[in-house]
Amino acid sequence: HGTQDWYETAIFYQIYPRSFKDSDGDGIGDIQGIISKLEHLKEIGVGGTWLSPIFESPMKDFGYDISNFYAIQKEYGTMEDAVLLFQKAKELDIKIILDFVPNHSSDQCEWFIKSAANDSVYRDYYVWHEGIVVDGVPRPPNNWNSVFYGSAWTWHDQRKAFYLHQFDKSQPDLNFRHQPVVDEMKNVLRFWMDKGASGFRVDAVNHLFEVEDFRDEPIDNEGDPLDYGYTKKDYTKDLDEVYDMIYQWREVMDQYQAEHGGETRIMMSEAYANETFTMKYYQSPDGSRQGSHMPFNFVLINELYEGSPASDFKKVIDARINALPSGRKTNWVIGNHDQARVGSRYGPEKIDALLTLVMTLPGIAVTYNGEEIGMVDYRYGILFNETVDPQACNAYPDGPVDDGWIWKSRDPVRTPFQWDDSENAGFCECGTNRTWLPVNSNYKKLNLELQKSWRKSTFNYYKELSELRQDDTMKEGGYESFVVNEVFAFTRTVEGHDPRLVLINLGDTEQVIDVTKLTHIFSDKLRVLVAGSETSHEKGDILNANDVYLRKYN
Ligand code: TEU
Repeated sequence: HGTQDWYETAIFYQIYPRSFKDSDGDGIGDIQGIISKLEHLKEIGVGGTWLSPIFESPMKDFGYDISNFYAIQKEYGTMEDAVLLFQKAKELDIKIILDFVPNHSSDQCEWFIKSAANDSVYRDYYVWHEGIVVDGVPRPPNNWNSVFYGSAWTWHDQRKAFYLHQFDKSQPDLNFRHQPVVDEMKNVLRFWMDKGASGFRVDAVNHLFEVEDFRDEPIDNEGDPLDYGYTKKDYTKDLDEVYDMIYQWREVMDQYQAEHGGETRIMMSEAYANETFTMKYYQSPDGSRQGSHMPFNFVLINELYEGSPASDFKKVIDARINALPSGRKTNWVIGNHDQARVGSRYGPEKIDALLTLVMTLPGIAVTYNGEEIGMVDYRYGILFNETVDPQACNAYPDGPVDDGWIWKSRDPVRTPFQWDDSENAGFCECGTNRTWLPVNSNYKKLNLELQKSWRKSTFNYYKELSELRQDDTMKEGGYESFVVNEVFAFTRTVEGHDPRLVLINLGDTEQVIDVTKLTHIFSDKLRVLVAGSETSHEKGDILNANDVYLRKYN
């Protein structure tokens, strides 16, 4: 062993900085707060941490609208704080990955302000169009819709033109067909590697390019008007130029690596894309150019659901593993700041089953902060008129027509981390300040401190899984899967080490499985890990038994 690079077997932990830990009592998490909690990350075996954006921003999309790519948001701290975080994390052998948001800037970014003013340097930094004049009134040039609802075009009075925005109108799209923009964003990468970043999560990267002739999107009669409207995204998403840009960024990073040495700096690219498109991020078709180290694999979020039969788990997971370019790794992820938490999607009793998948399937594990204690969405604790997420506000500009808005808002997924049962769940000592989003009212019963004291807690189970990952079988072992009734089962095996079998009951009834009949690799060395909603064994028990009973427990 030892042939794998650090990231290929790591646990990556996503921190949503606004909600992780507030050190100064303003109700907003910050960098010093993260520093004060690095020991928590160490305790659960985290190898790399990716931070949602910490850069200067008017916070219309909570940091995904950057006004200065080279500066730290003041309410999060200073550049010195950021550098200190890199150093402190390094001492604990935890790498810090920053969020790189190339598709757009804030409309308050100096580049955009100058572009709107037709400044000679910045005029082409964004995608502008005079529109089509109908009855003397300029209309958007085509039917393109924004991911955050409504037209993707907004009129700018000063420039007398429309600008393109794939997301909120406060997030104008940068023009990647303009070389100075390409150069500028490469500078951003070098700048943060110089500061000590170990890599980047690349945001919304499949939206980077749109067709040059601005042709209309095809109509999608089945489309949800509250998603992309009634149009597809054939001409505004997943274009070939996207992958070329990824390969260019990889070159920048590899060159930096060659000049500065040190451990591999990695790129994790975020694209909600199908399997074929996702694979293109790894490398060029002829393998001559390298791309993303970890094109996000979202199948546990997008293709499997509460109620998916065990056979679907096998089909979807096997397909993704088999699709990988040879020698490359994929990640398993069940949550992030955009998606309902796993306990809210699959039901709280399935949290341990999904955590088990993330931590024992071959490859990289990704954990969204709070998942390790089984935090759930604060869905009904936030009212529509309190919702701050632009995705929900834009979807219902005139107020909600039904309960649907609850699922459009990402606020319930982003509530403060529940550290203990003190005021504000230990997230902050806010005094008269309020936390930026309310703390989930369940925090007295669901918090890290309490779970540490309770052997069967999600947290202690997570720690066991994390330790289990350390063994060579889990790090390097091959994978073979089976389905028995509602049990999804797989082996992890490698020469010279004890084989493992993971059994996950996805059904609601007792299952009795004769392990000897399940796998030809059965031997008295076989160790069995049992998880799932219904098990007679305490979750996470590692057994050396012939028969494994999975049944209801109370
Ligand atoms: O999200 C990309 C993206 O496609 C999202 O629209 C996602 O599908 C949606 O939020 C699901 O509800 C990234 C960031 O993760 C997100 O927080 C940002 O709002 C978005 O880019 C714009 O930067």
